[in-house]
Amino acid sequence: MKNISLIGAPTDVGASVRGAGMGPDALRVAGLVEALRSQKFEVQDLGNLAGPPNPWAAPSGGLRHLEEVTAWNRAVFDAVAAVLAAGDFPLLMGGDHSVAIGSISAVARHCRAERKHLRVLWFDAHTDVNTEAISPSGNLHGMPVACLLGHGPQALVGWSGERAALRPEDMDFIGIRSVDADEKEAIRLLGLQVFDMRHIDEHGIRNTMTEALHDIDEGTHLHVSFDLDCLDPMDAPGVGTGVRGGPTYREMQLCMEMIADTGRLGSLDVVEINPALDVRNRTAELAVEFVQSLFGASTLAR
Ligand code: 5AB
Ligand code: MN
Ligand code: MN
Ligand code: MN
Repeated sequence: MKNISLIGAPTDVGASVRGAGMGPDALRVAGLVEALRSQKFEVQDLGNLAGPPNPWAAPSGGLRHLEEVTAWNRAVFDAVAAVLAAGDFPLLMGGDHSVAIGSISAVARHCRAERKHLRVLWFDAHTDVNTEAISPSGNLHGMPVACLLGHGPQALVGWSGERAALRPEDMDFIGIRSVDADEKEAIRLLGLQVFDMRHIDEHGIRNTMTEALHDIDEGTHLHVSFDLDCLDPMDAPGVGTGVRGGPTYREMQLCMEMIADTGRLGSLDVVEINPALDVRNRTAELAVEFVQSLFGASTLAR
């Protein structure tokens, strides 16, 4: 059983709603470390990374805070790479979702060296595949997928050692229900596999996850990037860009349990928790429950 290393990336420079920078502490207060220890994992909390403050500036050239997002991601990349090099499991606590650029780039580089097949499951209400040319907001938390596929701003592309950290066929999106007009075209051109809410409504969460997990084998490193706004905002109010009509608590639990059953989870991002908008830390507490399920907790398992 691998040791789990928690890395905090307390920043909201990739968003235009403030507050996601408090996410790591909200997860700590919700008992993330103790919860994983109760499942008999060795857990070390590496504390919070350092990075620039939020300048609260307007976008320039279609991008808000590119320099700051780059600096935070440098720190994330190095921290995740170090945990992987030590043979441990990196659990990145965001922060806004732009931090997945550094996290997944480090994971992709590691997988190439280890000859593992990287598969990414992106749990989100949004597809985050905007670029500076098409983003309606300029917010970089709406662009990590594009960057990882080799299409973002130069400064954030190519960190894994290849222009694209991922190929479109290496990732699946779950829970999607908000895609910007030009993002739809990008999804089509890239050939991305998007299990949107309509797909879940029609096929059920079990069939959807079976499809998403169909090509996992012993050589797979599974990375989960979990944006808490994937959930219905009735359950998870503490997010900056909530969209109604998400998966239910039970549906999300089944997703996590089915991932745990593969035995191939290798790294995890938990992002976009915004304690300033939350109700009594409910969203962080929910996240802790889902992380426990991802690591194999289930109602009847001992
Ligand atoms: B999140 C929007 N598509 O690009 C944009 O929370 C929202 O990481 C992005 O999924 C939401 O600004 C980013 C309108
Ligand atoms: Mn996201
Ligand atoms: Mn989102
Ligand atoms: Mn697929």
